[in-house]
Amino acid sequence: MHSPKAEELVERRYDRMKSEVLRRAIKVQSEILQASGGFLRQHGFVEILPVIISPVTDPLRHATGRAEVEHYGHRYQLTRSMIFHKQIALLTHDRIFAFSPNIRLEPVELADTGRHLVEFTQLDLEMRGATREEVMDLGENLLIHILEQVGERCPEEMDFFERDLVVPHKPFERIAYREARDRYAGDFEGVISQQHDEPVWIVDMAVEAREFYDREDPDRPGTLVDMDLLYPEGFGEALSGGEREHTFDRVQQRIESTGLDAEEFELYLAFARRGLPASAGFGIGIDRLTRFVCGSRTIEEVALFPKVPGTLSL
Ligand code: ASN
Repeated sequence: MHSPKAEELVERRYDRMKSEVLRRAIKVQSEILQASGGFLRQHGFVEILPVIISPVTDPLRHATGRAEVEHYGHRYQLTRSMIFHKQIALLTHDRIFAFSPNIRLEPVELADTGRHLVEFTQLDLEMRGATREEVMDLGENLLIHILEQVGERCPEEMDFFERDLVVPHKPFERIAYREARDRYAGDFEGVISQQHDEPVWIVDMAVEAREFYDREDPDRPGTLVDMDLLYPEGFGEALSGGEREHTFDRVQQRIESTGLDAEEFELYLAFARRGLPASAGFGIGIDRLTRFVCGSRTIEEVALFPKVPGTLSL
């Protein structure tokens, strides 16, 4: 006998596993993985393996539940993003990327956004010595390459999803964060995404709007040298990244001014004290990218084992 919860889950998911929608979406996703990994290798990046547990992980700006594992008295957290490991991995190689599973125990209010899963994968990359301009240029070329390659290799899938994928034109439009916030009140990212038919960058976030590791512009205190990319047609946020704080003093100051407990970041700070390279990078969500390419209403529709906040899943 199975528990009612297990029965209910299998009822919801079993037939769906054999559905045409899922079969085609996962094929598209596989092409996205191939296209993005191939592109980055061609551009001198080395793929590293993802980190699943660590004593230190991304604090994020919004509240997520703490996901912890204890092992022989050591407390590890499940990775919320590999940001710190990316910076540290640059001691080994100058350009790195990983398909990094992230666990974010999101509040149940985010269950209906169509964009949030508790477990998702981001293609996370970092470039030693790079500027924001350089990673934005790389991001545009990467997205264009993925869309071109998927268009070429998945014509049947695009027909199936009735998706007329438009390959965007460079350079993508840019809007400064404060201007965006003032011009479109409330969910400005949603409105901007809705009103555009090509991707749009939001640049120069306010210091209080982002995590401490994005670099504050020394010439414009209070403004970060970072960016988000929004998909067009209302699909919302695609990626976020920027230049990084990397010197011990700056990292420590930023942690303190954000009101975080420096002890939580002790290990990362110890690496920063020894010296971390200047860098820039970003992370782009693979599940959201799959949703965008397939033109699906929700991320759940195109994920093989979707973990929607608050709902039991496999
Ligand atoms: N991956 C993002 C970055 O590189 C961080 C995040 O996912 N929160 O900036």
